[in-house]
Amino acid sequence: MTKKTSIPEWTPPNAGKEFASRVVHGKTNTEASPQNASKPKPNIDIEEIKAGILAGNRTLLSRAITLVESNSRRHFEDARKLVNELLPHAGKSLRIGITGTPGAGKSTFIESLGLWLINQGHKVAVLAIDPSSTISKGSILGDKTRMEALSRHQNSFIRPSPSGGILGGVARKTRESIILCEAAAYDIILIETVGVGQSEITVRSMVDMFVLLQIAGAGDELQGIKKGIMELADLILVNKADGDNLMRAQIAAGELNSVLHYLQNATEGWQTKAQTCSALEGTGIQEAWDMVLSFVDHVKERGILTQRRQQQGLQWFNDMFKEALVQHFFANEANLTRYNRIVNDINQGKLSPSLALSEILLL
Ligand SMILES: Nc1nc2c(ncn2[C@@H]2O[C@H](COP(=O)(O)OP(=O)(O)OP(=O)(O)O)[C@@H](O)[C@H]2O)c(=O)[nH]1
Ligand SMILES: [Mg+2]
Repeated sequence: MTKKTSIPEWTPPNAGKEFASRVVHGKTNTEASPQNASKPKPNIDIEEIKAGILAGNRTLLSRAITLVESNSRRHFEDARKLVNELLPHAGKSLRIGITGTPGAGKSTFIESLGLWLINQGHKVAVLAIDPSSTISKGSILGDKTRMEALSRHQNSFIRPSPSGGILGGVARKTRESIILCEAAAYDIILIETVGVGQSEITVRSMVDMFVLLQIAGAGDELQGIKKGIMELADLILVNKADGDNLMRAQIAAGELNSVLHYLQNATEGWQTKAQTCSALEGTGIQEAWDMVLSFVDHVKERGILTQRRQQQGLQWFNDMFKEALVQHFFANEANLTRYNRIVNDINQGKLSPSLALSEILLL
């Protein structure tokens, strides 16, 4: 692609820069004027964003999440301040994590449930944690199209997974995004995570309830047990219970229920159950929600919800604390050099890992 010259063709020969222009599509001339372009970006107005979020402005909510997701150091302080100021307005939603193997129908289910909840008068925010999204951008694109009807609704807010960075970083951003959505009066927060490895445990640590979506006949009915995912779930939904698959889904749900009795409960005193649904046809959605409400009653009455949120708050702090310590350590050039030398010594068998620890911490 050739770079376009900024001097128009009709410029008289030997003319200077006085005829130069910047062409920016979709912008007016004043916005695109060189004077404006050279100005530094205005500082982020935290007060304006805060007021906008509290008024339920989705554009400003979106901008705030972008700020929280930014990996740039100079945004950290602003993001921290904003989240802190909005914290007293947060915490009033129900936070639900939804997991399941790729293609189980999580996004379709969220769309179906989300629209149903909006019809009941709720405001629904959907966030995603997808550790694989940095490798394949597929899920993000897919989610956008699959939740089309929900995303068009004014009482919904959908945010795909923050891309880039390690899962720990993504988790911090999602926790902060939850706070922002709650401050904007979203009373149901649905967090989709793809069923691979560590991400379920991470999502479990930031939600009130955890739902596992499964499908029958894919040979993965009981795979969850192996991976320990079933023991994290408060509700299991066998999705795609429609057409030829209806019977198989019902049988799978029955089998799961008999197995669940032998597993440890994810939530104290709550027997996790399996039931069927069809996200595509919208069947079993109300029944799934009834189960969510019974769960909420259970955890509220016994003080489990308060306790869980306190523990999660502490874990959030501890995660950030560890992250900050490591960052602080490596921000110092001498520490980085010492670390590299010690790693090298360990590799060459000159230093044992435990001795290395004393050395790196200068004990
Ligand atoms: N028959 C049937 N198909 C469904 C149902 N729910 C989802 N699907 C289909 O299953 C496919 C995957 O659905 P998604 O909702 O994208 O699944 P997902 O779990 O979000 O997938 P990833 O985000 O890629 O992990 C799509 O083609 C859906 O149309 C259902 O209840 N019945
Ligand atoms: Mg999806």
